[in-house]
Amino acid sequence: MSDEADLDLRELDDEELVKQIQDDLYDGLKDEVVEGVNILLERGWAPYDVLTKALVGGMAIVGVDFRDGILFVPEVLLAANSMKAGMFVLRPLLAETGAPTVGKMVIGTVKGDIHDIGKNLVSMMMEGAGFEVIDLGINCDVDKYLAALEAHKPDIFGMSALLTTTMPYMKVVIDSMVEHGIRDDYVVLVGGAPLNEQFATAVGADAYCRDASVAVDTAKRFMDKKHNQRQPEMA
Ligand code: B1M
Repeated sequence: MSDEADLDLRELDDEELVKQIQDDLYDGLKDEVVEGVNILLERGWAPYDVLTKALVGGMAIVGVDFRDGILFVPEVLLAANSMKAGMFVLRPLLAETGAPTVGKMVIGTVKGDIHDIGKNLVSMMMEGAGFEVIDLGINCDVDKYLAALEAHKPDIFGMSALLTTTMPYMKVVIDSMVEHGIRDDYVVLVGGAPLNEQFATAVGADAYCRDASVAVDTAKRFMDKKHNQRQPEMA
């Protein structure tokens, strides 16, 4: 039996608990992550702070050790599943803000890419801000995106990519929208760790979103612009 097995998370102060949740996420200990998340919520932490400080912070550490060859795919998968379990607890809390519906978004991770944690987080935050979100999941090809745009007619179209090898596919999708004459019908937002503003401009997107809260702010800004354009002109 390790000392960790006897650890009572409730005895830790907030700072120690956040650190412990990050360690548990790193070790893929799903139940412990969920317990830690619940304790922080019971202590009055805002769901957004639990998400960004404990879970996203923990995943950032995993990312560094994955890059450096200390962690491998199976371990990272366990960490990702623990992160998802924590997000599952937070999802309803982030989504139920009572905000009126302000717009509709279609979002998906591009073809060849199975990373979905960041996209899921963007979806959760957008729902929390009052957007109806249609999440197409991972590995989305042009046809899937275009069919969803046609079916749902969203205001905002979001694409996520986490790999340098998959991010160019965003241009394939946007070029296809241009060919079909529908590019200007949607606000196209792109995001994912390897992207930046220059890339977003180069592929023809409307904006690059560094993180989920930037995605929400950017989407709201575009919605405001759209509504202002609809106002009848004052004499
Ligand atoms: Co992968 N992986 N992975 N991986 N993985 C990265 C991305 C990598 C940077 C790790 C590294 O080397 N340091 C590296 C990419 C290197 C590169 O391309 N230059 C990498 C690699 C190489 C791979 C494989 C190729 C490994 C292999 O098989 N040898 C493989 C590829 C599989 C594939 O997709 N075809 C692979 C697999 C996996 C797992 C399956 C094990 C797992 C994914 C599980 C899952 O998602 N369900 C995984 C994970 C977890 C990671 C890291 C560690 C963490 C990603 C994550 O969830 N971050 C990642 C390292 C890293 O990013 N530092 C890594 C947390 C999340 C909250 O942040 O996703 O950035 P993020 O999302 C943010 C913003 O980017 C933004 O908002 C989000 C929230 O704030 N955002 C958007 C994201 N999408 C948006 C869309 C928007 C707006 C904002 O639309 C409007």
